[in-house]
Amino acid sequence: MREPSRARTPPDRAGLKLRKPKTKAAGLPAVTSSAIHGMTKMGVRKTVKTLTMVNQQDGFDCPGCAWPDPEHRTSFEFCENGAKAVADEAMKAHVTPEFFEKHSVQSLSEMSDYQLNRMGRIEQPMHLSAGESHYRPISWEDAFSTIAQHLQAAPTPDHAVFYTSGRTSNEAAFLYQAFVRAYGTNNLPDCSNMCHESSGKGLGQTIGIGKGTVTLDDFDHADVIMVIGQNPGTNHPRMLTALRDAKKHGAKIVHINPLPEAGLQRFKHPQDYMKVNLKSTTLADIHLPVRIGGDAALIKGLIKTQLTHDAVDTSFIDSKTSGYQAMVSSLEGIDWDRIERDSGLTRHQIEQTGALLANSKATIACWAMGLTQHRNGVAVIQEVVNLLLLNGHVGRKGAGFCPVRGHSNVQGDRTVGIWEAPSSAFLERMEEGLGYTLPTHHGYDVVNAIQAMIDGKVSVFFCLGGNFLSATPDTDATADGIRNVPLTVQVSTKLNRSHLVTGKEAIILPCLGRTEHDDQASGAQFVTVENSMGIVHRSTGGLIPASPMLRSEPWIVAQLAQATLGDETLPWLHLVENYDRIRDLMEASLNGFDNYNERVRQPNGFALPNPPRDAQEFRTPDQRAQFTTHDLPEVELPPDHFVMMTLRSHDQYNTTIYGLHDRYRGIHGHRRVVLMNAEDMVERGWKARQVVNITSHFNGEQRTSDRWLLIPYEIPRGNLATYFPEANSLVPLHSTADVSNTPTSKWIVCTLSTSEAADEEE
Ligand SMILES: Nc1nc2c(c(=O)[nH]1)N[C@H]1C(S)=C(S)[C@@H](COP(=O)(O)OP(=O)(O)OC[C@H]3O[C@@H](n4cnc5c(=O)[nH]c(N)nc54)[C@H](O)[C@@H]3O)O[C@H]1N2
Ligand SMILES: Nc1nc2c(c(=O)[nH]1)N[C@H]1C(S)=C(S)[C@@H](COP(=O)(O)OP(=O)(O)OC[C@H]3O[C@@H](n4cnc5c(=O)[nH]c(N)nc54)[C@H](O)[C@@H]3O)O[C@H]1N2
Ligand SMILES: [Mo]
Repeated sequence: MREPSRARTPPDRAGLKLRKPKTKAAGLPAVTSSAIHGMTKMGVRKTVKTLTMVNQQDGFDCPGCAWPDPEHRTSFEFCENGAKAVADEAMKAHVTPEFFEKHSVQSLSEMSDYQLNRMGRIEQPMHLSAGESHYRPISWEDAFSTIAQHLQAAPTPDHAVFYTSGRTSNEAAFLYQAFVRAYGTNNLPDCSNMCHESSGKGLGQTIGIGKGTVTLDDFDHADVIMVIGQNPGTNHPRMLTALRDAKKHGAKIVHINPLPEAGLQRFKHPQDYMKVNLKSTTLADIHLPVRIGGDAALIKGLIKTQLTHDAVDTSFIDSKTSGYQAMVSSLEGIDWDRIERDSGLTRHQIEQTGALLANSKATIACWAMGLTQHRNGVAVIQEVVNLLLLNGHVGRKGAGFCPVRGHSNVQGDRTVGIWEAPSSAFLERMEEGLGYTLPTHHGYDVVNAIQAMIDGKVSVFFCLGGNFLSATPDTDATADGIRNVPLTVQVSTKLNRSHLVTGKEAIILPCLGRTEHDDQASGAQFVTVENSMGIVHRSTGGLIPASPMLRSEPWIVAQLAQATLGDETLPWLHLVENYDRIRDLMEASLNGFDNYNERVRQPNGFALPNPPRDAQEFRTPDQRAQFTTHDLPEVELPPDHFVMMTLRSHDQYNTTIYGLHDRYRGIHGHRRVVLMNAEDMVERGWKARQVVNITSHFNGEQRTSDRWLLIPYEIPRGNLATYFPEANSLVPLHSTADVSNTPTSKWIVCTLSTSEAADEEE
């Protein structure tokens, strides 16, 4: 019998097809791919209706990513992958109570993640009683009273854990944290703990705000744009348009990534294609194929080059920063040999980029998971801060920091209170608005929540969205933890593995998605979200809900709060009748939300205050931006050990697998693959499609995953890449970043072995 917790893909080696990796992103294949996805899942009429509502002022915010919308929008303001995300939510197929009657939990766990997702939208609340093999329907009322009873019976409020994934709207998230804190805990882990937590911590400590400091307009005024540890062609395709336009305005683009990644080589805008403009744009002027984890060394090298060029803004440094001398002195002990060895780049390559930066009057640094999911995730982001502060590239037109967020409202969720470690200033302000006392002791983040479950300290685990089991590290350990919990609850749109590996008792609460109409007692509602650049705006669903039994996330939270606490703290049911009432309460409880209901109704929403961007003000203890010093991380490995990163393919949204094609990388029909440097393969006598077992090593512990197929790929020697979430069982639970505690999903030390047996079985 198969282990139900593991993400599955068909093991068939014959399915794997390798093609030459693409250098160019988007263009016709992207347009047809979105159309095919839409039509097959939604039908033609719904496809056209839906796609023309994406990212429009009166439409809904694309659930695909957090990249902002331009002020002047075209009627197709979406990308291939946004279209897939929308089609996936609006698909016709349904998971009905009859479906659950037919399939036991055990038989569902035999399906791959790809198959589970294809089953469609969940229609009704479902309940898995202790010891039962099948989910059965449950009424909304009974579901809430069951959950409330468990919450009331928990030994302390800290025995309950409330997870959030980043699609949740501001209104739902705000109400949820108000409930969780009224209940008495700060146990509010979220997907951000596995994502940009390192950016939040890194920037918060140095520039006084844990967010980026650029707007879309800055891209048109930049001289140099660095894209570090990010694959926008797949994960933020609309960013390529901004990069293309920046190039038209003269910007140079530096791409820092172990892989070449298609979009940055050549890019053709799908809409340009429609206008039959066949020219494509080469985006990256320089590609630095850094070794995995070698960015800290590279950036220290770049800082050295800036000092050599005297590209230093002394008046900015003197008036606005601290720690400059200490940072500069710390570089003296780091020689070029070490920099070249650790980064895997030559001094010449680094100096070439250094010259570009030294001449830049405005530099933007963008980054994503290639920096954050490392042991030194916080430190390496602070090295990026050092690099840009040298020449005052913050709070100036065309310059600044741009952590590119993933989930479409992950930034907003944190702004409105999804935060396991809230500051006292934040809580005091929140108390003013809510009018009751909030718990001050910090709660569990994702990794600590898993450990608490393993230790038997969790009685109720409630998830507002997401797929906790598959998204988290150490799948088997996480599964063991979850099975210890008396009650687990998932608020979801689609089936995923978190519905199959559950607590002793489990409930699924099916909710409306972004695309759908949300009617409450006072009439049609909209919700609000915050994009990666701090712009808060409306999102209004337009489609008829997939089932009349679905409820909105704010409604679910309000009912849960009412059932658990009654209305002594807040009039939950009154608030949810009209989301303007929730927004009024947000205005009273959060900084920067003045006249919220009015301002969010402006066509393009409004920008939250951002002191570094707005006024070069840094709200750190000494009111200055901080240069920081960090030792280089140890990146040398024992012989025959590799470092592995786990990536997204072009055909998935996190743990949702749309298909088996990673088109830009030329990998088709198979996801259980290991990308490896061809010379490393030849050295060992291994050929393409060789079956290998992967063992990860951490603090003397070993984790093994069997039967992966090797693929030769343009990746630095000693480095490997596999897909998330298939490889998550290899990510050690406690291998996390310093300070942010983010799992090191891009730094997994591994060995590979081949076995005749595995070969024959294939
Ligand atoms: N279509 C689609 N869009 C998405 C998502 C999705 O799954 N599908 N997910 C969303 C979410 S939640 C997020 S957080 C973002 C993720 O967006 P990305 O961060 O772009 O996603 P990853 O696939 O994790 O890719 C990380 C990139 O970092 C590089 N990298 C890995 N290690 C290193 C390193 O040590 N140094 C450097 N310089 N580079 C490195 C990899 O080669 C890869 O190109 O995308 C969001 N958008
Ligand atoms: N190894 C490895 N692990 C990683 C990463 C990595 O790069 N490598 N990346 C990490 C990152 S960056 C992130 S953000 C996390 C993602 O972690 P999560 O956010 O927990 O995971 P998702 O796969 O985005 O969640 C998908 C599920 O959300 C539900 N859903 C979709 N839309 C809605 C909605 O509107 N409402 C509700 N209630 N539910 C909805 C559906 O049921 C779907 O199955 O994974 C992390 N894990
Ligand atoms: Mo993310």
